[in-house]
Amino acid sequence: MCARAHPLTFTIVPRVGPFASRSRRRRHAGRRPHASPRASRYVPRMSSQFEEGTTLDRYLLETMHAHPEARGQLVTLLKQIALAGKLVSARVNRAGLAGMFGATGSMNIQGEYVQKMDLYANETFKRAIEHAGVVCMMVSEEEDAPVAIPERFSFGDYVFCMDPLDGSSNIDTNASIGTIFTIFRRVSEGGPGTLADVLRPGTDIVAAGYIVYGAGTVLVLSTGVEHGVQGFTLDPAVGEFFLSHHDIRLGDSTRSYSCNEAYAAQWDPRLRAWLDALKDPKAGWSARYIGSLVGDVHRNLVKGGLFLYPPTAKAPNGKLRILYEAFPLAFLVEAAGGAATDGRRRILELVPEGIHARTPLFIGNREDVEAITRILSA
Ligand code: FBP
Repeated sequence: MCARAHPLTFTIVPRVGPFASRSRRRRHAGRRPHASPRASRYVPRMSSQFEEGTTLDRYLLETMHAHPEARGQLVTLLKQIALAGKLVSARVNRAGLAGMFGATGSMNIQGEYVQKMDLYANETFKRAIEHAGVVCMMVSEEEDAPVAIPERFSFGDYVFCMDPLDGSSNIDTNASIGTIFTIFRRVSEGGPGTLADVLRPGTDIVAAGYIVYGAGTVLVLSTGVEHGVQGFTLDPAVGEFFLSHHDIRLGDSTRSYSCNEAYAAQWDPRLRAWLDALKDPKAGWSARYIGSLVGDVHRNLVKGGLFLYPPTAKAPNGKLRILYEAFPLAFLVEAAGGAATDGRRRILELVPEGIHARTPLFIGNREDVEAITRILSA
């Protein structure tokens, strides 16, 4: 269940992966490995590069080398994400000193007051990515409409969707917060991206991850079930991410749940009954809730756990956004052997109706998510 220390060697090389060219993908269309979570896996293993471990850059290059037709755009995009993550991490660490606590006074399309750190993170990721020639469009929780790439920059093959700073309500309390991201390969033919490049099923995702700014800064990433889920810890003294959580795997079930139980009175009574049964001392469950999705899901990925955010009177379609919260975390959790549903359907099979569409979310160890889904689908 937890991340293993890692002497690394090469194993299976898949034929089709996220780095593969458009023609190779067309030839293999419909047989994408992450369609079935138990597909063949290719987790690059190499001897530890430095005493500190293997750098993110080395890991990405090794993974890319398994795809001779790759053009390097995805690696460049992931490196730019890591760069922006380092900048935001540094600013979060000294937010209290840099006057970065509190709100800007404006409200975003979600109806939330924009925090100063939300704005900083949003601008930092956009600036780090827009010039690199690897994306044709971006989507951000903080932006009403898709973010166009300025004409002076060239358009790339990918689309980047982000929650620049998740857990905004925790910024001033020094609790874990984070950036969550989804990467699609474009389907539109060239030039600026279109809504067709993002309003599509999560099974089209080529890479996803998050950066949690907590006691340490950890970037957790997957480029598909065949590559597993890897965690990289930032060494602020060196300014490098090093592989610290190799091939994160979830066990089939857990004994820990995370939810805002203050809303339980608004939930489906069958769900309330299910949760009440967990409180039987003989059941041996405990509860953990940080109130920032990235912090709660990171803990659950590392230690096992079930996170749930059911529909409420205030949020009948759920609170969490599909494109840059539910999709990326479902992609990671499935690649780690877990599951994610909206109570009835697999999250990755949803097709968002809009860039800020929301969904209920039940995510974590597979057997527990399946148990809730069976109850709510009955
Ligand atoms: P943002 O902070 O990005 O808007 O995310 C929403 C969020 O803060 C999640 O991180 C968290 O899981 C949830 O809302 C907490 O909601 P609540 O306060 O209703 O428990």
